[in-house]
Amino acid sequence: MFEPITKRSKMVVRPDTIGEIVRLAFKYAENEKPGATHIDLPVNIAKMPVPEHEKPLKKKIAPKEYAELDTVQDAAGLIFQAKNPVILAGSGVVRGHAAQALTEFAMKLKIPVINTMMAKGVIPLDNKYSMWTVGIPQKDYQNKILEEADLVIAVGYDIVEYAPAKWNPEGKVQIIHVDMRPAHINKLYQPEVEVVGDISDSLLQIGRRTARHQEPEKALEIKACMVAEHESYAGDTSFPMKPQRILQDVRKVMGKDDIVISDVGAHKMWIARHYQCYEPNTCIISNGFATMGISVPGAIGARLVYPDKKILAICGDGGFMMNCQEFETALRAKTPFVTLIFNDSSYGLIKWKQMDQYHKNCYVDFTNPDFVKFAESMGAIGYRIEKAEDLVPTLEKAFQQKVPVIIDCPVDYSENTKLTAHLEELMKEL
Ligand SMILES: Cc1ncc(C[n+]2csc(CCOP(=O)(O)OP(=O)(O)O)c2C)c(N)n1
Repeated sequence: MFEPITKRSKMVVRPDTIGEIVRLAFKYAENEKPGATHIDLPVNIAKMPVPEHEKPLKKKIAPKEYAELDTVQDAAGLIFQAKNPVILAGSGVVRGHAAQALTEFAMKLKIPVINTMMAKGVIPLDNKYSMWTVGIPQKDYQNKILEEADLVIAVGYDIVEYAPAKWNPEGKVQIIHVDMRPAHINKLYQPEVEVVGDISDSLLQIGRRTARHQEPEKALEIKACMVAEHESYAGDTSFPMKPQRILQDVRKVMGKDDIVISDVGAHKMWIARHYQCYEPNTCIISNGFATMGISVPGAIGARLVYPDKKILAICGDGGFMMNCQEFETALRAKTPFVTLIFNDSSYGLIKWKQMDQYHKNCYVDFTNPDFVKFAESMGAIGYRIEKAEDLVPTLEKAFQQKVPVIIDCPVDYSENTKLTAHLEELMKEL
């Protein structure tokens, strides 16, 4: 049962094999691409003594592997010849600790960087070449930049993060794959060159062997429009609050290395679009399977690892209701963090999809409990936002509390379908 959903599944049938089974389970789990492994320990075996001389196997750090020189040279050549190269950075950059190398590479070669949702912060949001995040279902500014590209340098990118059909629909774009593992290819992802090895080293080596002096004018123009659009919401006082304004306010309160954990829903699409980061692992987004309910338990985990950082779970009311019982865990484990609920009494993302496709919606609305009273009943603190100006001071107050806090924030999701219409127009204009 566990084999198809784990990287390795083993049953312990003799007590003297436990050491190697456990070590191997961790080795498989931690190796690229990391994932769950499973050990089945039958009750009768668990009762048996492990022989005295059997000790746990030691963990050894795997040596770094470096890319072959000819692949580095081929990549350098393609970059030299390209007119409009674009970097598409995925979560391998985060896992491979290659954010700094990526930023230096982009700056040296003047290549714009688009990151996936799971690679937020691999280039600081205020870096000139950072083109922010791709991944919402609609075509956005980033897709326009990718459409202009004649070469995509996919760094730490995995096709499950953002399907190649979305950025290379005709399979015409040249691709360089830079990662710790060979590419998982498909019809639309067949790299010209695969530079496989330590990502930071690969980027350094490629960067040394090529040069570019041309600024990516078109991408920078598109970025200026994008920044202007984002900034136009800063002073929006409408209520219920627009998602764009909520996330601007969140960015103001969160420090550069504080952590946002996103749940799954329309709010995640807005976070992808409107909350950019300075550092990797400062905005955790559950993508791929995209499981609702991750944000509250995720925030407990983040808080346990980083007791001194501000930890903010952002979720929809639907996702919150799926795992809100974990507030008991949070209180018991003494993990204060803040949960910001985008309250629309609906499965907002599903409503958005229904509206885009059928122009009507059904079976997505529901009634919420009083989230402030819910918080209080659990021994936590609850605040309700009643006007847009209240959000920043409420967040600041919430982060000073010694127990978990829930902020109930009514959101104006009429912005969802407006965004669809706006992006359709924008794609014609740009
Ligand atoms: C566990 C789980 N169940 C169902 C889904 C499918 N799904 C994706 S988004 C969504 C609605 C999310 O609603 P809500 O949490 O209220 O957030 P909003 O979209 O309103 O921001 C659903 C049902 C999912 N991703 N994960």
